[in-house]
Amino acid sequence: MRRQRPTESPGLAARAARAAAAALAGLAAAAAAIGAGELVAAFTGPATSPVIAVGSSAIDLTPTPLKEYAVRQFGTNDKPVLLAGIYAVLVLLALLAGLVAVRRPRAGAAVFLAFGGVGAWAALSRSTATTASALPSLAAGVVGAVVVLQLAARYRAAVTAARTPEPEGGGPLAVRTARRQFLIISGGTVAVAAVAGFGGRALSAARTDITAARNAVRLPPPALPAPAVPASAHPAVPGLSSFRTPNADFYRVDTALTLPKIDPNDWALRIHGMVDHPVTISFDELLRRPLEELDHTLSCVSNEVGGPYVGTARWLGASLPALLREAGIRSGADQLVGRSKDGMTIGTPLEALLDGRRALLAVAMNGETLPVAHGFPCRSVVPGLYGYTSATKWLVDLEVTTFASYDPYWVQRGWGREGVVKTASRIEVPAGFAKVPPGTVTVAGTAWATHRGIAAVEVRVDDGPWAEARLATAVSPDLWRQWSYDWPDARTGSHTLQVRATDGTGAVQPSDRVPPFPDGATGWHSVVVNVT
Ligand SMILES: Nc1nc2c(c(=O)[nH]1)N[C@H]1C(S)=C(S)[C@@H](COP(=O)(O)O)O[C@H]1N2
Ligand SMILES: [Mo]
Repeated sequence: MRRQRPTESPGLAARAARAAAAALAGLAAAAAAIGAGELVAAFTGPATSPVIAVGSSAIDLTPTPLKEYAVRQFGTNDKPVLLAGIYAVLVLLALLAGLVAVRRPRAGAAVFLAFGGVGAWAALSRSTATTASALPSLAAGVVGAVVVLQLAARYRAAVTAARTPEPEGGGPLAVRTARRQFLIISGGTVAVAAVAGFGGRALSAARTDITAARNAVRLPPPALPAPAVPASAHPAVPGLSSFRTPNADFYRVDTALTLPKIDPNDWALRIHGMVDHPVTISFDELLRRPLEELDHTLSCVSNEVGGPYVGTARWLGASLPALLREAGIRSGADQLVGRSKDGMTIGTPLEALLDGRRALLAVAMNGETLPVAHGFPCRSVVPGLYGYTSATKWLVDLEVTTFASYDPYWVQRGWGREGVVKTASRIEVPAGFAKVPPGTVTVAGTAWATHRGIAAVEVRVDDGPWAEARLATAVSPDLWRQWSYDWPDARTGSHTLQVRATDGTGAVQPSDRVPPFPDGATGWHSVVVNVT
């Protein structure tokens, strides 16, 4: 005979409490999983942490239009936004896993094992992966599964106690005890997970800390110093960007969710492929080469018209063309592929490297040892090309090859092979939608056509005739050129200012608006100002 249960079905409040408990079980298990992953990743490398590995794979797999959209919407915050998105999805899945687990514990555990599997797959699919890269995610999956099984069992004990009459071991006291146990274990799990997670991150940071090694780098004086930049290169207009961009303000564009931390004492650069004399050089050997200073404006192909992904720095480094000539390039080679510590590949046309222009294996930026975010200990810079075809950060390998036999990272994603910088100009003063008094208004900005140089800049108001702007002193074709223009007799009302530049070859910047993909944006920058 079936025994009558004391309550037919739990009330609404009781059901909500049960759902909350199930969700808590899922969240606690997820926290434990992530904590375990971070702890193990302290030993296998920050890039192998499950969340980072999944995030990096997401970056690599994101279709180009979506990536462009993300860069446009979130700019340099695209990475925090991506990580926040991954955590949000994890929380959601953890809640669901908890709800499943209290009914079907094995299914709940399977969800965590599957999480772990996805993380392990992501970590192993990195080009820099070793077998150990899978360990953090495997640990995360197993810990998550074990914890969710434990918590599901506690949860069920509490439910059973509520259904069992007091004489048979149930009743209010038994229920309270079982619930308390569930809450203590869940809370304890979250606490331990937090310690493991944050502790793992801290341990990882300590283990990969290269601050001291970077500070210990002694930069030799340049064998070939850059000429002084004359004051006349920068019009004294308040609000105009400085001629040289301070390192702290220099734009940063890369796919690295965790910055590669390379101890220069462990660093080596291998030069191989279609060369007569393959060589591997150490950081000391690099510093012993004659170092050259090069003032150069670096820009990103993803920069929109008028956008911020451009900056000028004084780079110090060894001549890249000289090194390539010593290695002896074999005939037929036409591409130099730079590989970074984090697995990025960047392909540069060899023609550009051998046509006489300066190009560096840079070790310093604006008088400071290369910042970690900008490629410490060594990156390439090649005037005239966007960063994605020339400026490999955290460079560890140079392979001389052909375009026919290898597509580097961005080319695999549809971007152009050459990456020649297109002529660009922008109005910086007045700022868009600024209010300015009537009369003469100073307009100023920056233009660049790296390696071709800027020969002219013109400004026009409300589709009127183009007027020549005053060009600041040209320092080098590899640098941007600043300009100013006195807009005479500005009248009250809203006006549109436009700018266009002419490069050193005499080509006028085209008006057609094309987006950055696949080989750089074109179009004239304009700003609307209110004369009041
Ligand atoms: N290792 C690595 N190097 C890289 C990239 C990257 O994603 N990874 N991005 C390139 C791109 S697209 C640009 S525009 C420049 C930006 O250099 P910066 O961050 O120092 O300004 O670095 C280039 N070098
Ligand atoms: Mo870029």
